[in-house]
Amino acid sequence: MNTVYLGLGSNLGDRERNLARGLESLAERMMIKKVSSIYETEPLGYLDQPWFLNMACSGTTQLDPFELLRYVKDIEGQLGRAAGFPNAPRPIDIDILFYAQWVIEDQYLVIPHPRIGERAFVLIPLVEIAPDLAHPSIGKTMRDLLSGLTEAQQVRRWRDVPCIRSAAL
Ligand code: PH2
Ligand code: MG
Ligand code: MG
Repeated sequence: MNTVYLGLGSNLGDRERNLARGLESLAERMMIKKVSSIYETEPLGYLDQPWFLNMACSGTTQLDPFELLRYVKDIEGQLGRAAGFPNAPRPIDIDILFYAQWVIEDQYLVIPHPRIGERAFVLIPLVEIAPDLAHPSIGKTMRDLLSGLTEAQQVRRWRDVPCIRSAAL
């Protein structure tokens, strides 16, 4: 069993429902351990799109990293995500942020996720569930990465969703 951290985001359709359904599907192949609050976040990268809801979760799984990637892509497809341009709006995006303390640099899968250190919408939920988690190659904790963020990004707490918590735990 390995501990993994995932980031979820949605900016199309019923965003909260999409996150809940993503988490429910993940729970079929992962033992969900921690779920952050949901945050409403301004888009980064491609700016002309709706604001996102973002959250993070942790869990344990027997899937290897590539099986987990296949599984999250299947969930994204089931929830209506179509192939589009990079950073395009989407009903659901599920990113593998960390897989234990593994470092993988493959054509199809890079772990840890390469842009964690630049993204408040990832780091704020991660700090909520794992402030002392160390980044395996940078060596800094999530708390330290967040305090080193320079670029301003709007991230506001949306709410806790008790039904997600009880469904997943
Ligand atoms: N995801 C992206 C690009 N930009 N911005 C926010 N606020 N939230 C996201 O989840 C997000 C983004 C690419 O996956
Ligand atoms: Mg992403
Ligand atoms: Mg993704």
